[in-house]
This record gives sequence, structure tokens and C-alpha cells, in this order.
Amino acid sequence: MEHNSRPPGTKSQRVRYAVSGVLAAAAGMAVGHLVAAFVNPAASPVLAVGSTVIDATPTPIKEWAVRNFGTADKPVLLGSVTLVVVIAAAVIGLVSRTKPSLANILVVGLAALAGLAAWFRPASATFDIVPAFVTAIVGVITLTGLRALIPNLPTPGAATASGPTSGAAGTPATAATAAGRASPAQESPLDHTAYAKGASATPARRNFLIGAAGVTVGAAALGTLGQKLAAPATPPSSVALPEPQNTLAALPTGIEGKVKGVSAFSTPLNDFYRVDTALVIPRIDVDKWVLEIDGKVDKKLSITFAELLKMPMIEKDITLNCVSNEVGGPYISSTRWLGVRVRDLLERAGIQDGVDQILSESTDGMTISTPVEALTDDRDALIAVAMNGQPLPTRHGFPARMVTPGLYGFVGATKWLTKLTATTYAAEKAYWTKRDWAIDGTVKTQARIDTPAGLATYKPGKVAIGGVAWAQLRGIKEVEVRVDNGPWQKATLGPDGGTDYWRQWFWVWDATTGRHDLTVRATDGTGQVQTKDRADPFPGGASGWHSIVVLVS
Ligand SMILES: Nc1nc2c(c(=O)[nH]1)N[C@H]1C(S)=C(S)[C@@H](COP(=O)(O)O)O[C@H]1N2
Ligand SMILES: [Mo]
Repeated sequence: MEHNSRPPGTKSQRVRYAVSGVLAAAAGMAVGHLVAAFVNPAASPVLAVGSTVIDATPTPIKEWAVRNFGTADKPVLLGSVTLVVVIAAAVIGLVSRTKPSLANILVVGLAALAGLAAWFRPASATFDIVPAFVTAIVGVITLTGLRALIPNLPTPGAATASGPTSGAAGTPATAATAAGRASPAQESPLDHTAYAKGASATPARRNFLIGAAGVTVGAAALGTLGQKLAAPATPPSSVALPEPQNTLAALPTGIEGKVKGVSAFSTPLNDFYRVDTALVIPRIDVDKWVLEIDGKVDKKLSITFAELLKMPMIEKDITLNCVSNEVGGPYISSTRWLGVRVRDLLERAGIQDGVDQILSESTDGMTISTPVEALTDDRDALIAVAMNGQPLPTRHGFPARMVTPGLYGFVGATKWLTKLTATTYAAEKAYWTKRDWAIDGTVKTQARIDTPAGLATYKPGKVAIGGVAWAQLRGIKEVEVRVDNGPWQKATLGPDGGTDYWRQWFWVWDATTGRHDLTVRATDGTGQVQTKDRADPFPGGASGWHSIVVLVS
């Protein structure tokens, strides 16, 4: 025993069992992820569990997460799910030291949870269970294989040797030793038993290390391959965009070149905010995509992407913003959209009497409810296929999405759109409605200071204060700025992009030494001054004036 005075189940041995558990889970999930790339990317065990957690998370916690993590909320969520799985897998690995069958059952149980999560996803299909099934098999095989490589340490008091592999007592070798005979295997320097005899500890340890490293590399490779294969079936760049019917003059040049720090008049596509519940961006094959129109309609429609592109298209400049945006927050962007009027499609289908809601659905099972008037009046809500002259990027809803001027995205901007159902608010509730968000998602008049940056220090003298203001459908008539409790000063407005588009503004301030509050407020096209009353984003959108503090010295 002189070679090793540690008792069996030493710390390093327990670490190996825990590592085996974690690697078994990693290998299982990686292979599951790969299989999911062929079946349905959203059925990947990690993603299915992650999505289920998102949907099950109570609204206040979701709000808190969006506030604190912003668009990093998804990586944070996936990280948390992974951490829980790693801990569970390590415990299973430890259990496997003494109770291998129980450990295997637990692995299967964990995979089954992922399978159930995939099965109960809103847009799931029969085969979505397959990735979890494969995960269970790979998990059990990996755990069993790695355990077999863990060097078995001698039991204290067993004078000579112990078995070479898993299973502490009762292995043939120990039995032989106990019977006073040396096992033939013990004579062989090539055998693991040499470890127990003190000849060398290296080979057995090395075997486990090699096995563990192999599983790590394999899992990483297969998981990455799965990620690659889940890329969009049709790249948006392959879509040839039709010409719009209307001729819209090019958007005027904004003031961002003149007033540094003000948001670009037209948001560059890569900077366009993104808000959705999708952990995997849906991949859609445009050749298979159809937009269905059903429910209380005279004639059900099923429109292919090619047919949609042949319908009359119009261009429209629309600012899109999220109801979750705090006063002064970042979830707002503006661009020129190209699309078919939703009204044209609904007219073709023939909406029946009594319909007050159009429930739209996306490939990932998201449901969004929009008042029927908002989709049929002259605001021209669109089924958009392009933004800023390019086919929709996948993260913004390729191949087609809704955009409804005057409504927050959660009630009018369904991405990866596949279905419009004519129904009533009484009959069907959309995803956010079930989570107690407002039915009325009318955008509130808001103004935001983009520059100067809050809490920054400036030199006394001329400082340009600038930003954007919006009141879609109503337009912006005036923006005013106030320093501390001074008088409201009229800001200069940037170019006019129409009532559905935000307005840039700026005002030059002669800054004096000290700590100052800068506040902005807008007046909409109807002459209504933006309310001072503070409201949280939940349930119907934030209100109140945006204020920042700057230091001048
Ligand atoms: N399929 C789907 N569409 C969706 C959502 C979603 O979670 N899933 N989120 C909505 C919300 S809350 C907003 S604010 C807008 C954001 O659109 P964007 O990500 O293109 O900026 O998309 C809307 N459409
Ligand atoms: Mo949103």
C-alpha cells in the first residue's frame, strides 16, 4: 500500500466519477444536438429545455432578466440550464460509483425530461422525441465506458491487490487474491492490475484521461457540426426581391452626421434590435413555406412564397419598438420595409362578421394577437419580406413577418410568420396575453436622449443634446428639452420620415459648471404632450420623460 495511502473512493477517484457523469451528459447532448439538426433544431435537448424554461418563467422574472441582461438574456439562460445539467450529471457520475444501474436510470430520466420538453413545444412533431432518445443511449454508453476506465484503488486492509476496473470488491482478481493465489493477470505488466501492485500508476490513469479527452473532443466536434447543419435551409440572399408598386423617395439624410451620438435615421441592419423567445432562429426552406389564412373566413388560403412575391408590394418607412423597452431604452429601430398589405390578403380570404382578432403564428409556435382593424385600416400593416432593401435577415423573421405601424412588436410584428387565423379575443389567447401583457399594444409617445451620455463629464460651453422621438401613426410635432428645472426649450427636428417613423432632434446647450439634469419630452402630431406619468413596461409599455444626469467641470 506504500504507493498510495488514500482510501478507496479517494477524492481523485470521486472526481473521475463526477467527470464521467458530466462527460456522459455532454456527449449525449452533443449527439442529441446533432440528430436534432436533421429532425428539428428546436428539439435539441438543451434548446428544448431552455425554451420550456423561457415559456414557463413568470413575466416579472422575465422582465427582470431582460432589464439586467438585455439581449444577453438567452446566453445567460442557456448557461444556467447547462450549469444545472452539469451539477445533476456530476451527481449521477458519483452515484454510478456504487450504483451503476441507478445512475443509468437517472441518465435516462434526465434525457426523458428533455424529450418531454421537446414533445410539448408548441410547434413540435412526432420525431422531436428522437434527439432525446439518442441522448439517453449515448449518455448511458459513455458513462459505462468511462467508468470502466477509472482505475480501481485498493481497499484498505486488502494487503495486496484489488481489481483492475470498476466494481470494488468481488472482482475475479480480488477474489483470487483473497484466496491466497495470485491472479495470472497480476503477473502481466500490461495489465491494469500492475497499478494495484504499485508497479506503476500511470497506464490506468492515462487510460481514463485519454477516454475523457476523447469524449470531450468528440462531443465538441459533434455539437459544433449540429450547430452548423442547423443553419438556414435557404439563405435570404437567394431571394430575388420584387419591385414595389409605390415609388417612395429615398429617406432623407439624417442629422447623425452633424450631431454625433444621435441614432442613425435609418438603423443599419446589423444594429436593428432583436427581441424574441427563439433560442434557435427558425430555419425555413422558402420552397416549402406557406402562409395559411384560416378561421372565420369565407375562403381558406394557402399562399406559397412565390405567390406572395407576385402580389402587389409596397414600401413603407416604419419604426418598430418593443413594449419591454424602458424609458430611454434600446429596443427600438427604424427601417424601410417592403411587403404585401395584410389587408389585401384578408380581403382575398373574406373576414366574417364578429371577428375582432387576427391570431398570427410562427414556425416556432409563437402566437401574436392583433386587432383586426389595425390590419385592415389604411395604416397599411405589412407582411414584410425585406428591410432596408434586403431580404429579411433570419433573425428578423425570414422569409416573411408582420409589421404593424403604431403597435408594439408583441402585438403586430410576428416573425417567421406561417399563419393568420381570423378569430375573437374571447375564443383564443396569444402567447403574451396568456402572460398578462396588455391586449391594447398602442405605441406611447416617447422621446429619448442619445447624447450626451448619462453620468458623463463635459467641459463648460456648447454641448449638443440630441436623440430620437416617436409616436407612430400620430407623428412628432415638437420636441422640448429642459435643463434642471429651467424653461422648456424647443429642439430642432431632423428630417420627416412620415408619421410611422421616428424623428431625430437636437438642441445646443451652453453648459455651465455643475451637475445637471437634462430632460426631454415630445408632442405628437395631434398636439398631445407626452405624459410625465411614469409607467413600467409591463403590461402596456413604459411612459414618462427621459432624464439623464451630466457633470460639467
Ligand atoms: N415568432 C416571433 N415573433 C416575434 C416575437 C417572438 O418572440 N417570436 N417577438 C415579438 C416582439 S416582442 C418584438 S418587439 C418584435 C421584435 O422584432 P425584431 O426582433 O425584428 O426587432 O418581434 C415580435 N415578433
Ligand atoms: Mo417586444
